Amino acid sequence: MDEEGFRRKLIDSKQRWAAEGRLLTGTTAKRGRDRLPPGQHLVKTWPVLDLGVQPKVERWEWNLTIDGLVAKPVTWTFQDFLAQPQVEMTSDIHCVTAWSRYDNRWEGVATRHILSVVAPLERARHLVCYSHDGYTTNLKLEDFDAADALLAYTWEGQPLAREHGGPVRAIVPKLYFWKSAKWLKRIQFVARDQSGFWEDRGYHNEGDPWQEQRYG
Ligand SMILES: Nc1nc2c(c(=O)[nH]1)N[C@H]1C(S)=C(S)[C@@H](COP(=O)(O)O)O[C@H]1N2
Ligand SMILES: [Mo]
Repeated sequence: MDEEGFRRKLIDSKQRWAAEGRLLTGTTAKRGRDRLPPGQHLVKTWPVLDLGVQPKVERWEWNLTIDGLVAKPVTWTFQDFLAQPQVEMTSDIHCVTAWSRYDNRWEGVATRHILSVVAPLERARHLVCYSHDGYTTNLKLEDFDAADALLAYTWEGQPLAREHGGPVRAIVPKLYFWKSAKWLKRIQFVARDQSGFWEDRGYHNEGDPWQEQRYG
């Protein structure tokens, strides 16, 4: 099968899952009490999920634009990114396809630092992440403004691998992993919500794993 055929098939099957409500258990768990959200199982490996295209972006050519409804838009090279205060965070991954992986150690820049640099305007309530493979995903500003969210460039002390979204990807641990954009290139702050790639294809707009917000 050619690349486009593969991509079509992959998107079709995930859209069908969303339409059928596949994997829904109809239960809810409580964040904080239950570490594993409902309907999830633990894995030790780290699966790769994307649209079948893994853009090759080197650190020297990578840059990140943060714009839209902000007082101080920026475009950072990788060097500029490294010049920001660095944090180390450990968090769990919960993918909507029902695997979870505990204790992933990331290094990068906290989203809260980013908010302090670009200073979103009062009207900014949402944002859209854009990636080099054409992927997009939307977040509420308050979900981006989480103490455990970051833009990561290492995993377990190693440069973030290309298949996992290197040089830099978003990590928003409290939401299903499709909300964590790989190969990040732009973050745009907006007043009104704009649904992203999977949100347009049957996934939930918010995606809280503990409320099992798989499909919307
Ligand atoms: N740019 C981009 N980001 C993406 C995706 C994608 O296809 N393109 N897939 C999402 C989905 S559905 C998941 S589950 C995770 C998978 O990340 P991983 O391959 O590192 O496990 O990335 C998310 N971010
Ligand atoms: Mo996913």
